[in-house]
Amino acid sequence: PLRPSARSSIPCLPRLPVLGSLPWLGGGLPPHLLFSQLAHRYGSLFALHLGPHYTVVVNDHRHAKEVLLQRGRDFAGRPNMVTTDLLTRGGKDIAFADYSPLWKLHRRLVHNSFTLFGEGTSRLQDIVLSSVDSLCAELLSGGRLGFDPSPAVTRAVTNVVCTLVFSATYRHGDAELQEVIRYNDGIVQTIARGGLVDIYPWMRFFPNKSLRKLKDSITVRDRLLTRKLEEHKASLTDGDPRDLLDALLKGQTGKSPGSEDEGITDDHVLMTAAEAFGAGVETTSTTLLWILAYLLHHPEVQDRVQKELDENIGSERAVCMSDRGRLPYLDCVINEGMRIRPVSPVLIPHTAMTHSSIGGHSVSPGTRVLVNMWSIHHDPQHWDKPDLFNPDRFLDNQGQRVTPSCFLPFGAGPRVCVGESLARLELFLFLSSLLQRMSFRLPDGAPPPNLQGRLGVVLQPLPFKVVVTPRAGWEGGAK
Ligand code: HEM
Ligand code: PLO
Repeated sequence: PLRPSARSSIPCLPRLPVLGSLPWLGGGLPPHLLFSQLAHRYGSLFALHLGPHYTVVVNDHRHAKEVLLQRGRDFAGRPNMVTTDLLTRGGKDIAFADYSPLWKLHRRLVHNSFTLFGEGTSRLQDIVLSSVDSLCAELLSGGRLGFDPSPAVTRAVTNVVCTLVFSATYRHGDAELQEVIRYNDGIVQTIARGGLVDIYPWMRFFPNKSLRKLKDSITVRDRLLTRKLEEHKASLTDGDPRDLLDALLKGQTGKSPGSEDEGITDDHVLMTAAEAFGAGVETTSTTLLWILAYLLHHPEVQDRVQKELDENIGSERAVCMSDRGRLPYLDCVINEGMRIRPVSPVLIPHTAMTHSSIGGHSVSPGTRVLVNMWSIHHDPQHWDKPDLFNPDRFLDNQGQRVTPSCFLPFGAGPRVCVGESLARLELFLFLSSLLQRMSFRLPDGAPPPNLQGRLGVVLQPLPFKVVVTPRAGWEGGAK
C-alpha cells in the first residue's frame, strides 16, 4: 500500500454542525465495540467529531505505540471533561490532569511511595496477605449455596488500599469501611456512564439526577479524606512516611523542579490520594472478578493452576511474592484475563500538545486521541481466536513466558499506569492464595456468568454466583 503523505488526512466520519458525527454513532453499542465496528468500515485509524471535538480513534497496536510511546510526550495531554473536573477539582490529580510539572511531581511521589512499600520492606506483601486471609475466611464461610463473590472481593481490595493510602485497617462490617465503599460506588455509577468519552460541557446546566448523585458522593469522600488529612498533618514526623498521605504531605515542601507554580496544595494531596484510592479499588477488584468469571467457564484452567500450585508450593504455607517465578501458568491466566476483558477498553482520552503525527498523517494541537485497547486486544491479525480465553497464548512452544507486543493492559509511555506494580502484586497474591485454598464452581443448575460485561467507568462483569469448597488442609481459610 502507498505510504500516506503527511498531508493526507485521516479518514473521517461525516458530520453536522453542533452534533458532529453523533448521528452516525447510533445503535447503542458501547464505544469500544462501536469503534471496532467503525474500524472495519473506515480503517483502523479514523477520525470523528464528538460534538465539537475532532477526535482520532486508534485501533491498531502500531499506531497506539506511536501515540503512547514513540511520540508519547506529544500526546501526553488530557482534555477537560465535566464529570472528571468535578471529581478532581479541575485536574488536581494525576489521571485527569493535563501535562504539567506538577503532574510529573505527583506521579513521582505516588510511584515512589508504592515502591517504598514494595521493595524496601515486605510490608506491602504483609498488608495484602492479611487481607487475603480475611477474604478466604469470608468466602469459605459463604457456604455451599451459591453467592455473589463481589462484595467480599471489593471489601478485601478496599482494605488493602485504605492501609496504603491512610494506614487504616478495618474489621468486617466497620461503619467507615461501609461508607467508603458506598461513596465509591456512587461515583462509579455516575461518572462517565458509557466510558470516559465526555462530549458537551453545557449538559451540566440541565437538571440531572446522576450529576446530583456524583456531587453527593464526592462530598462524602471529601469529608472523610479531609479528616484523614488533618489527622496526618497533626501526627507527621521527620521519619519515613507511613503511607501515601504522608508521602504527599512531605512532597509539599519540595518545590516542583524548575517551575514557578504554587506547588502541591492541600487540594492536590486530597485529589491524588482519592484517585489512588479509587483506581486501586476499581481496577483490581474488577480484574479479579473477570478472572473468576472465566475460571467458572473454564474449569480445566482452574485445575491446571491448582496443579501448578500443588507441585510448586503445596498446602503447608502461604504463597508469597518470591514464588512468582515458580507459577508461570498463573501469570498467563492473569495476563489473559487482562487481555480479553481490559478494565479500561478505551483509555482515558489523550490530547496532542503540539503538531505531531500518527501513521504518517499530521495531527494538530488540541486533537483528542482515543486508544481503543479492546480492538488491539482482540485483533485477529495478532491473536489466534481472540474471543477464546486461552492462557497458553502467553507461553511459547518451549513453555517459556512471552509478552506479545500488542498486549498493553497498563498503557505505555509518559501516561503509563502508576499502579502497575501494585496491581500485579495484588492480582498474583490474591489469585494464588484463593486457588491454593479453595475451588470455585457454578451453583447447580446455574448458567455460567455472562461475559459481555457492562461498561461504566470500567468494564465490569455482571453479577454472578459461585459455590466455594475448601481444598485439603485449608478448611479454616488461613494458617
Ligand atoms: C492509568 C490500567 C491498576 C493508578 C491507567 C491507564 C490504564 C491503566 C490502561 C491509562 C493509560 C493511558 O491513559 O494511556 C490499569 C489496570 C490496572 C490498574 C489494568 C489493574 C489491573 C491501578 C492501580 C492504581 C492505578 C492499582 C493505583 C494507585 C493509575 C493512575 C493512572 C492510571 C493514577 C493515570 C496515569 C496518568 O494519567 O498519568 N491504568 N490500572 N492503576 N492508573 Fe492504572
Ligand atoms: C473509580 C471511582 C473512584 O471513586 C474515582 C476514580 C479515580 C481514578 C479512576 C477510577 C475512578 C476508575 C479507573 C481509572 C482511574 C484512573 C486510571 C484508571 C480511570 C473513576 C484507568 C483504568 O484508566
